[in-house]
Amino acid sequence: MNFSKKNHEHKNKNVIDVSKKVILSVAVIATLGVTSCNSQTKKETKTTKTETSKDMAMTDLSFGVRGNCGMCKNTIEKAANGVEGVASANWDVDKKKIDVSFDDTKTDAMAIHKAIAASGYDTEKVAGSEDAYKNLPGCCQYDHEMKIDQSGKMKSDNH
Ligand SMILES: [Cu+2]
Repeated sequence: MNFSKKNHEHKNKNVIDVSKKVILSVAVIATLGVTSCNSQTKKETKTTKTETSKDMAMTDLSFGVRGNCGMCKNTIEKAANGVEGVASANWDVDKKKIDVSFDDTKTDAMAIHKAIAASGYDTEKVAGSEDAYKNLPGCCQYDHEMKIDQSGKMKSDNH
């Protein structure tokens, strides 16, 4: 009697240990997944470059760029900022639109469109590189049919 009861308890304890481990690893995986997709959404680094370059003639430009999230924002802005002469770039995740400020003696609008497209994102004028798109994180693989530049002026297209 006693013996079999003890055995039973022991078995139960094992089951609990295993399920604890399962719950723990599921929790860890879930946490990792969430951080990799969302951690960069909160990082809104403000560019202050424009203030230091008041002497230069800066051209301001806005155009539509497709994308999903904060990680897209980082990639798009990094691509735009990588173009020589670009002073600031700010992509709006809701409007699917980027505001760029650049020195037009060093670069032009098309070079910025192309740089963003090379990083995998569609702009109004240039389709995003398919290879770069395939290498984007799953949450960043935006819909190519997504309405571009949702700042309001294209609403009439629905009629
Ligand atoms: Cu994204």
